[in-house]
Amino acid sequence: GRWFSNSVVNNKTKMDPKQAAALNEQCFVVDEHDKITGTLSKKHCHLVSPDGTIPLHRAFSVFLFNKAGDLLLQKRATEKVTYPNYYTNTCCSHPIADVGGEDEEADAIGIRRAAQRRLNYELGIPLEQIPLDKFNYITRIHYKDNGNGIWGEHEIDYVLFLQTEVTVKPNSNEISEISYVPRDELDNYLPSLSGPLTPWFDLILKNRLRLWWDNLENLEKCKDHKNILQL
Ligand code: DMA
Ligand code: MN
Repeated sequence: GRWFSNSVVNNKTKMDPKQAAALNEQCFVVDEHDKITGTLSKKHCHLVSPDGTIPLHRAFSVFLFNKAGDLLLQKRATEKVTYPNYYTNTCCSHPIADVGGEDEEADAIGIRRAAQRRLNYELGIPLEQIPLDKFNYITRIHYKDNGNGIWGEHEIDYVLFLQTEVTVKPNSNEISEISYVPRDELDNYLPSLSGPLTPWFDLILKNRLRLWWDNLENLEKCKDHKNILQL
């Protein structure tokens, strides 16, 4: 019979209803300077056009460390529309227009609100354990990845670090596995994983993660809120 890739099965016949509903969220479309130019559905922000373009939109990537300095990683659930079953950093998503205030730019407060909302939704972390003032906005990264050729990413990604003890109760529609990785085990741990790394996590890993992780106590000197790192 005819062979269908996983993505086509996900896209056309078997999309998870919760993930399908979330495709109606309104993301913020930005220019290359991260100036908001409008809103567009999560669906249309992630569909690769026939000419290979994807609308540039605003996103965030959280890296959460426990008191010992171990990084919380996740494996994306099979139900995810983009990059299912990929390993990645603690939590990623988008600020959305459906929720008030997530476009407020002073001190990246809108991004921090969105990050708090998604850490609660994806990982079940109680809101009081992740107050907005605990998030360290490091810098922004611009990257594009055409994914499986149907669903991809093209983002200005705000990198957020936070170090605190949390209780987690992963949402199985979002996450299939979690683990805390100590800094000195990273290089042995990553090759042992039973799946690929997301492109954004891989880019941050290859370019900046070790440096920033080694400076968990000195994050101020890692911050650059002016330039957007092109990866
Ligand atoms: C989107 O992450 C954000 C980045 C940085 C890739 P995601 O696909 O996990 O978003 P969501 O959880 O909202 O589906
Ligand atoms: Mn995105």
